[in-house]
Amino acid sequence: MKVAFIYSTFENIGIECISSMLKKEGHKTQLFFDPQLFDDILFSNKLLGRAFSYKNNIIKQVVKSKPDIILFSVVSADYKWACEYAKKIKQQIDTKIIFGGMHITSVPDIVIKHDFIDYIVIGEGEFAIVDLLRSIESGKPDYSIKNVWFKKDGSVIKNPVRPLIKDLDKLPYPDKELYRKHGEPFITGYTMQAVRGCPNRCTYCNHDIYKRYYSPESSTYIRERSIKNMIAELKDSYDKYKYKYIRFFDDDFLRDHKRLEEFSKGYNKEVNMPYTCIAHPDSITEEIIQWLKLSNCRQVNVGFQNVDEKIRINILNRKEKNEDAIRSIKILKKEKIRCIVDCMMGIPSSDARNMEETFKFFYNNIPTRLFMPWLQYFPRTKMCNIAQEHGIISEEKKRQIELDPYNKSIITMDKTVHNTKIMKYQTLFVSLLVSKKLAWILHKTGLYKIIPSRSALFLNIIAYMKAWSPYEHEQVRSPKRYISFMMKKVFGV
Ligand code: B12
Ligand code: SF4
Repeated sequence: MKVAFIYSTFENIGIECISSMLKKEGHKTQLFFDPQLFDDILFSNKLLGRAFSYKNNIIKQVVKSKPDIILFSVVSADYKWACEYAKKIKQQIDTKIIFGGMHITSVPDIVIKHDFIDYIVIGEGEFAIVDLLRSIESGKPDYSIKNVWFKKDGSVIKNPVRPLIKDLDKLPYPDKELYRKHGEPFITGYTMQAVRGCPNRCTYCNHDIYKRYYSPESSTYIRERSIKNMIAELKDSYDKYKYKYIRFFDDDFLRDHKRLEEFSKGYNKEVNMPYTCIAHPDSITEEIIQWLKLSNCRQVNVGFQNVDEKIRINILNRKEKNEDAIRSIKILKKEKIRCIVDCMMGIPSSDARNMEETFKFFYNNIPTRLFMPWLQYFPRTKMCNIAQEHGIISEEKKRQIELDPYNKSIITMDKTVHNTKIMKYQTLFVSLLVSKKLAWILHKTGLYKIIPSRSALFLNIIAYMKAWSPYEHEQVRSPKRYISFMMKKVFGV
């Protein structure tokens, strides 16, 4: 069958995994890619967004190509966008539309209600989609396919999930052909996720939702591709694509130190391209530095989320210590490995005092880059209940988050004076990355409280340029890429 994926902005390994399974089954797959230049969750401008929107062109192309099946992979950030596309396409052609991905797994009962969606897939999708397409192609629908929710005679058939895939080595390599046609950074950068699952249950994260479907014991929840299998894919793909660096998207690439040693030795011999990864502060120790150096690691993204241990334990359910965070920054910087830190603002019970502590903490331990995003409530995560207990969101807001998670009024929820006061610290944190002296002056004089947001944007640009690197996923926002897509939109080149 002719299968179309529609996706925006980023490379999506989930789509690549599904595509390679479908190709193996003899289906033809294609990706319709929307660069969403000025209209995504991080950067949106109404006028520019409309002027350089690819939406109508893509819808026209999809309608013209008349696929048998259209697949949407949906995280909460993309939900509204995906629904808009699906609705418009369904009005023009009669094709089956299937939604899958993290957001669908979180709120399947809400998503299935849309009449422009024919089926939804929850949890891991590889085998479910193969079974579903076989059933559709045969013309004899099998309503018992695990992981799939069907609509029949006005009611919904909700099938349970099948067990998680045990041996990831048996899966075909993700289909990288899909994205290469869409330019940088999908050509020079290679992405991989080698381990599925995480042993932790942070209250704001979607692993907690997955663990409600699947056995939470880490022995079955965490699955690792063998190092041999990873290296074989990387070598094979290098021969084909000559990529320049790799991004590992495992939730904690440095968790298993024995595995890291085995990886480093093999990787050093066979691949040795620069790479970036994500890790937990408590996984980063002096002993592993030799393996990071040997394997050509250039950047580690570390999530601290808050500098107050009580908030981390009681609100976020994170167990690491501040000394883990300090050590990670210190040793990565000493070894000249970029250390990118995430720390959230707006966490229930985080107040101006907590922001002062955060400033002091990072003043003494400046990472290469510091991201301070406002906490986002993902539907049905424990964090929604915690926020409700703290009086931050109501039952009604919780419901709204399930229906429309990226509604602006929800993201900037309850912008009380209290929150506005906290937001002001953002300027201070950015200035820290520009110059420690500047941050000190802004803090001492209190000037950071009156700096207009435009100047904060200016500081952000300087901080960004100061620590620029070719290895970051923000590459999708490189001026070169924007110009190329804008030209294509205006002149068709
Ligand atoms: C790599 C990654 C990124 C990358 C790439 C994102 C991307 N779109 O793929 C970058 C850095 C760009 C990114 C950005 C963001 N991310 Co992110 N990211 C991840 C991470 C670590 C791995 C994703 C991955 O590659 N998984 C591997 C594949 C194989 O798994 P999968 O995508 O889930 O796909 C499987 C199933 O879901 C299913 N499936 C998926 N799609 C479909 C479609 C169909 C039709 C079917 C049948 C099945 C199916 O089958 C797949 C194979 O089994 C996850 C955490 C995690 N462990 O999954 C967070 C995660 C997806 N990110 C998250 C968030 C919040 C974000 C941001 C909003 C952060 C921000 N504020 O900017 C943005 C959103 C950008 C966007 N539009 O995607 C959340 C999403 C929560 C939610 N409810 O939506 C996650 C789950 C982490 C968390 N905290 O819980 N992210
Ligand atoms: S440690 Fe990271 S990936 Fe694991 S549950 Fe917590 S936030 Fe999610």
